[in-house]
Amino acid sequence: MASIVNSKQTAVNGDVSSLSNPSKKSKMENKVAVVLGGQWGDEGKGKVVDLLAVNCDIVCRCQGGNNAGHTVVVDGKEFDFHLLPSGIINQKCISVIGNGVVIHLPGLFDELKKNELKGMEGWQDRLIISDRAHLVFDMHQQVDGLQEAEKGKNSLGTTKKGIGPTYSSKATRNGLRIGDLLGDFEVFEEKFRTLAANYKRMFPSLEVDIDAELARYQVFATKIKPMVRDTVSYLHKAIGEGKKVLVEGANAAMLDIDFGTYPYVTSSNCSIGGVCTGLGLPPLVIGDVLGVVKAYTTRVGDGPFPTELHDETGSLLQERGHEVGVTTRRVRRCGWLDLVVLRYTAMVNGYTAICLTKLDILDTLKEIKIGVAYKLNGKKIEYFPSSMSELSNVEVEYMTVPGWACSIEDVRQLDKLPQQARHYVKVIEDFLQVPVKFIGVGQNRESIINVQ
Ligand code: 2SA
Ligand code: GDP
Ligand code: MG
Repeated sequence: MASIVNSKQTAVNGDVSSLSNPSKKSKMENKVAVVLGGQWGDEGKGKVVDLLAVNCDIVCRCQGGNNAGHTVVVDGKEFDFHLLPSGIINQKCISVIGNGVVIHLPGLFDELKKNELKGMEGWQDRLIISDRAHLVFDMHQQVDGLQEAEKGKNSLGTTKKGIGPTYSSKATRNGLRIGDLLGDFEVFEEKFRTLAANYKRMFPSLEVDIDAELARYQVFATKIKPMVRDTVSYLHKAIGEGKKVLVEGANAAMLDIDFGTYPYVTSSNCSIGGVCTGLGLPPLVIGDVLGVVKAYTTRVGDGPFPTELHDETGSLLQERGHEVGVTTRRVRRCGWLDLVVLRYTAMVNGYTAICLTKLDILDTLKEIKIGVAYKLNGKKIEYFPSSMSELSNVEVEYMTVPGWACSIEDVRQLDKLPQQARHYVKVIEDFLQVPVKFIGVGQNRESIINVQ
């Protein structure tokens, strides 16, 4: 496993402390760096986190569950992470699953086993789980499917991983937490039976073998125990000692329950606020906020997508970008880069720098369009619509830029990129007024340009 974190993962290309936009640099000494998705997810956050983890001591997940699918490719070997932070393959890093994450324990143990078979060793000493994190049960997943089926043509296209129902249980205060599982099992049993009974009343077709589930969870309790602790005090102590902490956002700002395209969103705060609530960190401790942005746009699941392409360019992006869901294998919808979306998510998240991924996927295009404004009833709008009927009806104003029509896969320096590709990057920087710090040109860990 030592080869997974190898010499290719250099300190230079993974230097977290160099991400800052100098104008936003704060005076506080030890800051937490954050990686967030700037669009509708699958921007390549996993790859970026793996890259930055080389200079970190701790990598944390703060929200979401195993709906997420984060891919890391090392030496041609592909790892996909769902609940585990993508830093877990770095043997120097501690991985923290924070209180804001919802955990399906069978899924977590399957994920650990699958990655162990791929060569991940020693995770037992590197994984810490919050006692405050909520549990996703199989019944939550079943309910997710039943709710989607009930909605019929208005379904959201969830991953059916039980995310919505579990965050609902949390909000209605019927949820069970990791701490409950490790406490008095009779109390856990009583709460579990109440939750199951409530769900059975709401969904009579639900099948729950309560006794079998309880027996299974008794085994999970023993297995999980050594990894569980109060992650809030753990993180505060570590930060106080000068440890470098990196937070890996899951999903993305446009899927945020508050700021995303509601109701076509997930059920957590996938933007910057989720870092504070999902780990117990005060805003002042947050330093660099790296927005991960795909060079075009994709979306998996239902909901409005203003720059979506239903033509051969859309299919080309889908095929060249291998745009298939990591968790569900669903084909992702594809479209042009949408700077209106990015200006909005930059506002919410306060990116100090951007990592532009998958620029290589645009290699074959002669012309590229970029969405730069929305119009409604012929008039430009200055806000991002909260209403889905408005968002479905916006007319996108595009600027057209020349493509570079050659492979950039082997480029490792900004000045070696074709002029048209540099122009594309500059358009993004100028529009958002945020520097692009990294540019992804391929799937592998080393396929990245570190912009000096
Ligand atoms: P959910 O399951 O309740 O969170 O679904 C609600 C919406 O959130 C979307 N969602 C995602 N979008 C992009 N990527 C995600 N992870 C997987 C991946 C997705 C997959 O990495 O490819 O495999 O399909 C993810 N997770 C949730 C979801 O599509 C709904 O629109
Ligand atoms: P995440 O959910 O944001 O971590 O992203 P996913 O892993 O769901 O999807 C991103 C996909 O793009 C993965 O298959 C990555 O390996 C791949 N990827 C990431 N960056 C690049 C890049 O710069 N170029 C190419 N060609 N692929 C990339
Ligand atoms: Mg993904």
